[in-house]
Amino acid sequence: MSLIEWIELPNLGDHRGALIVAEADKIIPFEIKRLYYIFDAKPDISRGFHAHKELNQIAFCIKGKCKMLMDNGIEKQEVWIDQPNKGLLIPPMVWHEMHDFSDDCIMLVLASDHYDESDYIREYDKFLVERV
Ligand code: T46
Repeated sequence: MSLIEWIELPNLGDHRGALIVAEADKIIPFEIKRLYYIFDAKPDISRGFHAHKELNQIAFCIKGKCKMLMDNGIEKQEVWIDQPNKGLLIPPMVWHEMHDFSDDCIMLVLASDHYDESDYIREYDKFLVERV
C-alpha cells in the first residue's frame, strides 16, 4: 500500500462559500472517536516524531499548510498538507513528523480512538524494532 493516501472530502459550497463534509464510516474509513486541532504552531518548531500502534488518523490543514514526513521504516516521503478538503491518512505504524507550519495554519485531525499515550511510540529506534 502507498505511504501517501489522501482522503478527499466533497465540497458542497456554492456562491455563499465553501462547505466541506466528513461522515464517519463513509468517506472517512473509520468511526471518528476524537478530533483535535493545532494552531499557532511555530514555523520553526516541528511536531509529531512518533508512530501509533493502532490509531488511524486523517490530518487536514483547514487553513494554511504544513509539511508532513511519513516514514514506514523502509521508505520516507514528505508532502505538503495544504488544501482544506484533502486529508492525509496516517495509518498505524507510520512514523510522522510535521514541519514548516505556516503562520496561519490550522490542522484538524480526525482520530479513530480516544487519546491513549500507551498507543504512541515516541522513540525512533523502538519504532524500527516494533514495526516488523
Ligand atoms: C499525532 C499528530 C498528528 C492529549 O492529552 N490528548 C490528545 O488527544 C492529544 C492529541 C494530545 N494530548 C496531549 C499529549 C501531550 O502531552 O497533549 C500533549 C501534546 O501532544 P503531542 O506532543 O503528541 O502533539 P503532536 O503535535 O506532536 O502530535 C499530535 C498528536 O498527539 C498525535 O497523535 O499523530 O499530532
